[in-house]
Amino acid sequence: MTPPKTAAPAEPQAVIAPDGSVRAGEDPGLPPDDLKTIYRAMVATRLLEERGMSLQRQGRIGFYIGCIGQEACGAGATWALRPDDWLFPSYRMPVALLLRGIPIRDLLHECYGDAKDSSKGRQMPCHYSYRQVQFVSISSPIATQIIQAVGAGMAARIRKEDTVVLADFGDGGTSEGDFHTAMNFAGVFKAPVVFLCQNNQWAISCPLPKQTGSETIAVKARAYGMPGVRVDGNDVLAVYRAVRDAADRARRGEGPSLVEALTYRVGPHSSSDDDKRYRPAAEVAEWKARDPIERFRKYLEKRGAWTESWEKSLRENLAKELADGVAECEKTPPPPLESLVGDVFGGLPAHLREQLEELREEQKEHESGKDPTMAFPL
Ligand SMILES: Cc1ncc(C[n+]2csc(CCOP(=O)(O)OP(=O)(O)O)c2C)c(N)n1
Ligand SMILES: [Mg+2]
Repeated sequence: MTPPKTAAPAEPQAVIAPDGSVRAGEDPGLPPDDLKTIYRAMVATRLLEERGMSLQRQGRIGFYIGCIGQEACGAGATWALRPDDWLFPSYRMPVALLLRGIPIRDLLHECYGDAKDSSKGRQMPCHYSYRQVQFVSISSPIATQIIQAVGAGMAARIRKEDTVVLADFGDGGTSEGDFHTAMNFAGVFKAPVVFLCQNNQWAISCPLPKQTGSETIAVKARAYGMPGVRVDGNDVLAVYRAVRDAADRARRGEGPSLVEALTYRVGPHSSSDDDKRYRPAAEVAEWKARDPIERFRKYLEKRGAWTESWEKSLRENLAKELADGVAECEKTPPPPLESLVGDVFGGLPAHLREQLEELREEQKEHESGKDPTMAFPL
């Protein structure tokens, strides 16, 4: 039997053309100051990602996972939400934190896992968590955050709050049972959730056609009773517009939506990956040429919101911020030993107190140089 013919996948919706122009009536009309704030965060993210990977290669941090090529997805989505809306992110949206005012320095402290890390050195590098900006801790197991986001959305409804929740995940995440559970529940109970799939077409070495037989990710929405839209994920205004519309809908009590942002991870999956082993260089080069930052820059220029001298000083300031941040991290000690046993029990149980004492003794021994072969912590 010959398989039924399927239509070509829907062209992703775009706002900004490759030359930076916008079709009449398509521009969401963000004011120049907003545009510049978004652009700055995207450039900051790019520079952070480049520095993060080199810090890992130099052995100064243990791990790095970057989002080069995907900066428009996180930036457009975050700007489309209210500051009090919740983010349940995957690891490819540090730009959300920069847009919500977390300094680059703080993200570096998290990567170093030092005494100024908001997670007290308990998380993997780049697995950020910032309660003060509604950014829920990134989980290593993929897709777990999708259900959590729906739970948070339902809680907001029950408490009669009008906050919206963004669940951000990758194309690989859609093959997890958690995706189905979350989408089904949200569709039935009209949870105020925006599902954002950053479809970068790879899940480490697994390409999209081996991930799903579905024509697009967006069409999956239909079976769950919610709208699904496919946008160009390298176009920050297209992502902004789609997430804004979905968030407005959720806030009006009309339920969830799925936004598929078609994009590409131009770097390796993480510092532990070598993508040259499983994908052709030509494919990567093709997507590098569709750089979301360059496209947005051209748009800004056409809107009269960009000059070469502004870009130069922006990059100089960011480079300084990064260099100062790294220098500060390298002067910051590791978190205190007490942090190993804190934040769990109201009063420290006897066995943990005992173990902490043992550790303190061991630390003293190493610091006294009795055994110079062993650095502490081990
Ligand atoms: C439940 C689970 N299975 C496998 C892994 C290993 N793993 C980490 S990231 C990843 C790929 C995820 O791909 P995708 O969802 O497309 O996100 P992307 O990394 O492309 O942004 C895998 C398989 C994991 N962390 N958790
Ligand atoms: Mg992926």
